[in-house]
Amino acid sequence: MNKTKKHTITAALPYANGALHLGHLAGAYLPADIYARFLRLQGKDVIFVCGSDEHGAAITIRAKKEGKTPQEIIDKYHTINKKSFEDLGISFDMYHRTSDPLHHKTAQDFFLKLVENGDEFEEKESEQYFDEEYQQFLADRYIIGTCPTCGHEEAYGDQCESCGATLSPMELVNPRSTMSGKTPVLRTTKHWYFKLDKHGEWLKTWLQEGKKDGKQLHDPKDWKKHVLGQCSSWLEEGLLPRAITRDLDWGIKVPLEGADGKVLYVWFDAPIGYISATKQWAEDNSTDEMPIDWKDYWQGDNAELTHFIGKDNIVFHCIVFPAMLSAHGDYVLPTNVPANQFLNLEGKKFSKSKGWVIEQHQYLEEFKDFPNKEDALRYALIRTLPETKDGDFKWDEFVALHDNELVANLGNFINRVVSLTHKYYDGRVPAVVEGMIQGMDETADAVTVDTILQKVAHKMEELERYILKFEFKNAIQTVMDIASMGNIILQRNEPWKLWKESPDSPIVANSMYVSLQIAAALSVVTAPFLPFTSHKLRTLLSLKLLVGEDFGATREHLMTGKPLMPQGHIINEPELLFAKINDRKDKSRLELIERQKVQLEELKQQAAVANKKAEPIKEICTFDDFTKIDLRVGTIVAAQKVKKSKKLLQLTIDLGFEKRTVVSGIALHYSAEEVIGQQVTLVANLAPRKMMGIDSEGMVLMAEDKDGKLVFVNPAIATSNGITVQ
Ligand code: B3M
Ligand code: ZN
Repeated sequence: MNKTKKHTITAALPYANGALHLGHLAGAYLPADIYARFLRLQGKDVIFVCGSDEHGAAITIRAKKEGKTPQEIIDKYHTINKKSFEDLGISFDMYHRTSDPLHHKTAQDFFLKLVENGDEFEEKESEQYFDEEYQQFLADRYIIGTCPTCGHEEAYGDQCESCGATLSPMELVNPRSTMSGKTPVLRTTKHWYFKLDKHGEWLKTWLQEGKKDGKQLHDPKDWKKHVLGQCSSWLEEGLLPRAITRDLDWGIKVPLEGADGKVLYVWFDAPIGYISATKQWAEDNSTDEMPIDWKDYWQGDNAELTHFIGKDNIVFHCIVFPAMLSAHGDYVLPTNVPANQFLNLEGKKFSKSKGWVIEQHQYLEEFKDFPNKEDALRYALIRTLPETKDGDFKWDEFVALHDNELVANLGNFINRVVSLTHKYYDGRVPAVVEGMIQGMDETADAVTVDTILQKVAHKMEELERYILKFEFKNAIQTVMDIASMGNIILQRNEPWKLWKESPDSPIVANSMYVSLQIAAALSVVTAPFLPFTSHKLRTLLSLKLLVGEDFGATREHLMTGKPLMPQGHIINEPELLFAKINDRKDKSRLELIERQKVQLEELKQQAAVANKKAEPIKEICTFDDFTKIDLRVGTIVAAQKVKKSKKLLQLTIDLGFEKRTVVSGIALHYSAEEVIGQQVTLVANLAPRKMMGIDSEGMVLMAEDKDGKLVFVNPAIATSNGITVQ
């Protein structure tokens, strides 16, 4: 087995039943791409896999809706999604499909290995809904009915999309088949249940301490708190055996006798898709001289597995799939699962059915003439990544980030350096001459060229630290800090003033030399985030494009403050990296953005008209009444449903200086898992009271929106807890 470390990076396999939107991109694919690109730049051995999830009821339902076969549906959306990922520079080494025969075989073999290992499954008969007209057992998604929690009449058999409650089909009131529309009958059927419950103990130790079988596998401190919080909730509630087969004719056949008409449950086969994708990649890229063994990336001590996903997939990647991998016996467990929270669009959840969505391919089409549209989008998304709490994509912010940061900082700096180098030195990097220049610090003495290059080296170290901690928002800030350093150096030395009278002054040569080195550094540090810009910049500076092993020397130069371009190196003619949106001379880009905003505004108005009237405002509260209230900011660190209550959640809220138990009537609007990590405003001096036998020490402030949904009165203070709201 190959000894060098192998980095296996996966991004959730999207269902091929629809086009992906910006929420998906920011949730999993963009962070995964940054990480993969970064590790490749470091010369690491990386395989970055993804692909279409092409089984399950989501696909067959879509097919029915569009009057097509499931195969036609998956072909259509697989092609759309694969293409839009490529166009946005998401650099998968393999974008596979779970309908591929290689995957069917891999998943069946995996299942059979668990059967062979013994004691991982139990076969159980149970009663399930059956559509007599269609002569078919109904998957959970094929049954709709009234939600027992909120009364929504179109709840699915597995989940109510109105209140978010997790359901089983038996809980639905007035169940109906989505196939025939008729009331289904109960019939007995046999299924294979994966004994998840027997994996609970080791999963707990592994998640909480990073240890398995006495071996330290990872440090839980490196994992995101909201990920571990959600896992604890699941583990505390207790794990139950899970049915991993279904009565369906679309999917991977259960490879056992007596299992006719049964397929593997989509969530059993989908994560195995990461393994199949790796196999496919190894097969496609192996040569006689350089054979690739896919096992190096999944088995043995040298494989390091990282799953990038959105928070709705945490349980499958941190509990179910690890249990499957462990039950199989040959595989490593993930070293980290840096799941993201959700990205909203202009303050509201993305919703395809309501049209409240920007799809990846739609953006690419509408912005086809927008200069550097891929990185413009990547930048705006990276700056709002929902890393630890939900983020919000807003068009006004897109414009501000683009014009104030990409154009005014990065673009402007590069443009100045390149133009001035052509003007003063015919496009050649000047020699350093003896003498000091003004540094970044206004109050300090003049500094040497070396001192400034050392500062860039420090920034480079900072950047690497952030990326390895999956803090990509901080990391891109560091990239922009380096561009700001360049702008400050130029601004403080003003070579354009001196050049006229004394072109040989050390200030002109040295400030230009340093700026050119900073520009070269930027061509490297932008690569994981803004690959199109990095590429243009490398070309502009006539530097070799960055690929794998070339980077070793470049990184060493950067980290030790050595120059990246020697004296005399000739750069190319200036070319703009970005074009301002808010441009007085050319209004086309601003108009394009305005059109996006108008579309969303129209949708909002349509929804408002369809909505009922808001509740009347309550009677007056005097100022004195109000000032009695002591409001504190805290974070929900644990949550669980209050037994026998549909409305109540029991929350543990960390105020920074103490933890409080609070019972809150929000269970119809939020599940326990999704509130963990949520920042809240707490009425901290409310008299304690007992609710359902639990002492509640305070009240979480909520407000009702016009649709009657309770929303958190979010303090939006991203820093520390325990701050008094004034
Ligand atoms: N297709 C669910 C989703 O798209 C599912 C992920 C599979 S990852 C192995 O959110
Ligand atoms: Zn509901």
